[in-house]
Amino acid sequence: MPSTDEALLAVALGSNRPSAFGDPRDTFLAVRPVLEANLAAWADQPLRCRWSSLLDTAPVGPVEQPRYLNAVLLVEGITAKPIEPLALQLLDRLHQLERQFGRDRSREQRWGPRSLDLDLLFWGELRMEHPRLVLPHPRLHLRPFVLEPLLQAMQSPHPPCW
Ligand code: A4P
Ligand code: MG
Repeated sequence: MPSTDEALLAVALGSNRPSAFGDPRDTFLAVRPVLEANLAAWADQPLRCRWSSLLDTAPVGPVEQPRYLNAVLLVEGITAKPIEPLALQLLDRLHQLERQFGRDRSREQRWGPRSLDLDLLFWGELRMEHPRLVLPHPRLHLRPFVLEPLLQAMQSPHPPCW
């Protein structure tokens, strides 16, 4: 359980096209340690990571696209106070990781296929409406492909076998 001066943070992951690391499952396997290391570097401290399982989900949005793999990562142990500039720094790191895994937003349609999508769902009680980052994620409550793995990660103290 997080202590009172720790704020829980959550990242949603989605993929439905191959990356340089392989199919979406290979992409998830490859990104998992890289994302954990990136978060620890951003927070400048060791963190506790709780993952959901990988969920195979029907696409929401344009129908002519492959099914997705989705997961959620819950991060405990961040002692920094949730503030806007730090959240923006994390968003930059997430975008950089997406690019590293082959994402090219300039060639995508909205809600269309992507090799890796990393969305910041929430960070403690932080509420912000910056042009580049809205927290909590404005569509979090509408997305079964986010809610299901989020609840799973919250309920399970054990790391999943992927
Ligand atoms: N942005 C603002 N707030 C945030 C935030 N909290 N986290 C800005 C991340 N980014 C945030 O996002 C567009 C812009 O939103 C970014 O430049 C960022 O500055 P994006 O990830 O490039 O675009 P997107 O993912 O197409 O948009 P969005 O609104 O995040 O949509 P969703 O909800 O992620 O939908 N179907 C299934 N089954 N599984 C999926 O994962 N994903 C989508 C994308 C559609 N259908 C899906 C899935
Ligand atoms: Mg997104």
